[in-house]
Amino acid sequence: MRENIHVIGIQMDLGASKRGVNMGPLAIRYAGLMDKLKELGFEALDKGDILSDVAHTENPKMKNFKPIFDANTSLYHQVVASLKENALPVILGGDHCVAAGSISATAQHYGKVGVIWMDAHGDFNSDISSPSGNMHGMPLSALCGYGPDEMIAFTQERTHIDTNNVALVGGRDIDEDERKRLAEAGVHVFSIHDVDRLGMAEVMKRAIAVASEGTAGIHVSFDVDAITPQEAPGVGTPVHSGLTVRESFLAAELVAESGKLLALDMVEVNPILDERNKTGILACELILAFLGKSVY
Ligand code: Z70
Ligand code: MN
Ligand code: MN
Ligand code: MN
Repeated sequence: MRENIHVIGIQMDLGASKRGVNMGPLAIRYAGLMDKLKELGFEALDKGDILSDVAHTENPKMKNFKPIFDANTSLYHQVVASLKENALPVILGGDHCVAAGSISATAQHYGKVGVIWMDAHGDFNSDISSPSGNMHGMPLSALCGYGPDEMIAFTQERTHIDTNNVALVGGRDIDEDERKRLAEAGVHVFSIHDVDRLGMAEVMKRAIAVASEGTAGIHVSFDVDAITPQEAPGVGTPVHSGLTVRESFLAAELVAESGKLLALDMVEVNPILDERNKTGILACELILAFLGKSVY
């Protein structure tokens, strides 16, 4: 586990249909993230927030592509810089389109990384398969080389993530075409049904094995809508019957225990839809758990 943490916010909500997730980084910071990281003994540096240009759509199949790509380019360079400084980057979203920048950076730096994508959704649409044109439904597909390729065109050569090293955990609202695309690509899907059947400990054991095999380590991308909406109401697309809070913490604690974490995204906290920052506080505490905060 790295001792140096760089917290990087990105005030981005143009990838989602509901506005307001751009305030996620503030909500997580106001829950006390920086002080709590220091209390845990980390050298924690707040790198501030990357801002986004205003909404602007040229192609309705990839809504707001240009401002999303520009902000993601800034994020990509900031995450690469942090990794070069030997820090573990914690990225505060923002909608999930920001994982295009953050995970591309981790992959560029380490060569081969695994991804654990915790989400109610698959985020495995391309511009063609997407029913909405919302870019937060596409980043995992883009990162794995299944398009849209423009979304991750930060450098000349693309570093695609090998789907053999990708685990999706908590999925329960996946589009029909998206499901086929996930299966054809060979993403290891652990749906909410698998969590019920196997238990979170077994699911994470398998997900960590998938993401670790032959890789430098794991980038976890945590969409708070993976958690059930009663516990995480501050999300744009609530999907009933999600992960419990304890399942979420167990997942985080098992990732910490693995010692494989290279970078963490905490995304899709929407303070406008939240109840007294409940979801922001939960996101903050989950970050600490992923970094090794133990309850005992
Ligand atoms: C749908 C789409 C979505 C949230 C991702 C939903 C996408 N599959 N929603 N994250 N919150 O439009 O592609
Ligand atoms: Mn997502
Ligand atoms: Mn989601
Ligand atoms: Mn496989």
